[in-house]
Amino acid sequence: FRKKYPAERFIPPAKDLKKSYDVVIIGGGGHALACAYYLAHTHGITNVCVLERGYLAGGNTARNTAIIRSNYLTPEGVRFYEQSLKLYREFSQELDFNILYSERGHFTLAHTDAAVRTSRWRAEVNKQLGVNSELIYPDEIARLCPHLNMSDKVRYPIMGALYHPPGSIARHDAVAWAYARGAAKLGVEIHQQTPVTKILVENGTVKGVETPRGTVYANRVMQAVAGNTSMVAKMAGFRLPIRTIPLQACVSVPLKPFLDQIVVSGSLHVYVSQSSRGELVMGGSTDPYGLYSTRSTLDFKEGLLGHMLELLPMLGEVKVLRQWAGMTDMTPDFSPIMGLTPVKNYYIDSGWGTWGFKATPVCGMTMAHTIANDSPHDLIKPFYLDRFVEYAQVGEKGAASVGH
Ligand code: PYC
Repeated sequence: FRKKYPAERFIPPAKDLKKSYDVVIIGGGGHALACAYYLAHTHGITNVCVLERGYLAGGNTARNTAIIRSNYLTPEGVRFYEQSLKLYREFSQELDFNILYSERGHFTLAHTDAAVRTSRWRAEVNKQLGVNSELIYPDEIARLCPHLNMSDKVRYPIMGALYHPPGSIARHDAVAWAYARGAAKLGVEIHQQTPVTKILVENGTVKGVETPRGTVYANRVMQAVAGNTSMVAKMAGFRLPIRTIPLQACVSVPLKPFLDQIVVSGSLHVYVSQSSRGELVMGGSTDPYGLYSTRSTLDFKEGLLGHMLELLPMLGEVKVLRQWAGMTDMTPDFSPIMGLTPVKNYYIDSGWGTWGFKATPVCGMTMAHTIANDSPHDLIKPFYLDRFVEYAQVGEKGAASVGH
C-alpha cells in the first residue's frame, strides 16, 4: 500500500463513483471514517463509499479541543464513553498511526456546594462502573496541579474537583486520517468534494443519494455530519430535536510544557490543556444563539481569557495565536441521537453537541455494528431518537465541560 501510494498520500486518489454500493456514508469526518473502517475491518463490508462535501475531517473533527474522558453522569453515558477510551488507548497500535494519545488527568473544578455535590455523584457513578474518578479537595488539588490559583480571596474559590486520572488528549486530525487510511486499505472508497444534494427515499426506504457527480444507489445509508445534521436529515424526510450553535476555541503561542493536566471549570466557563507542541488549547461556553457560522468573536476571547486569568494568573502576558469555531448540534438532554431512523435502512450518528471527538472510535464501532445488523448496538440503544417522545432522556448536562 505504501509503495503504491507515496507516504504523504494517506488515501488513494479518487476514482469515478460507482453506480451502487452496499453502504453509502454521508460525511467525511472522524465518526464517518471510523464507521467505514469498522464496517470493513470488523464486518467484512468493503463495498462502502464515503461522500464528503469538502475535505476530509474539515468540519468539527478539525475544530474541537481534543479532550477524551469517560467521567459522565449517567450509567449509559459512562459505559459508552468508557468503551471509546479503551479503543483510544489501543488506537495507535491497531491503526499503525501515531495519534499522540497522552494521558493527562482531568480535573473538573467545583466552586459551589452544588458543584461539589454533582462531582460526588459523578465520582460514585463512575466508580460503580469501574471508571477511575474521585472527589478531591483543595490540598490535593494544589499538590496535583500546583499552577492553579487556590486562593480563597477570589470571586469563585476552588472548593473541590472531580479528578479523573484517565482523562487524555490526542491529535484530532490524526484520528480521522488513521481511520481514512485504514478504511481505504480495506477497499473503502473515499470521495471528497462530493456533496449529497438529495436523498432518494421510496415507500419509506432509502434507495440512494444524488450528487453533482451522479446518482449513487445504496442498500444502506448513514449520515454522520455534525453541524449539518438537521439539514441532511430534512433531505431524508424527518426532523430532529437539535439546535445548532457555534462553539469557539483558541490556542496560545507555544509555551514550555508546564500544564500536565486538563483543567475544566464549569462555573468560570473554561477548559484548558497544553498540547504536545506547547500551545494552551482553550475554550469556554457555546455562543448564546443558534447560528450556522464558524466566525470568531472578540467577545468570546475577552470573556474566556478573563476567566483563564482567575485560574492561572501567571499567564497575563501570554498571547493568543489562533481562534476558531465549530458547529455544535445540541440535543435537549446533552446525549447523542444514534441508530435507526424513521426511514428504513437509513441510520444516524448525530447530536454530538460539545462532546463528539472523544466518542469517535466508539461511534464508528457501534454504528458499523448497527448498519451491519440493521439493529442498534447495545451501547447505543439508550440514544434512540424516540426517547424524546417516550420521556426516556439520558440527562448529561451536568457532565458537559462546556457552559451553556
Ligand atoms: O466534553 O470534555 C468535553 C469537552 C471539552 C471541550 C468541549 N467538550
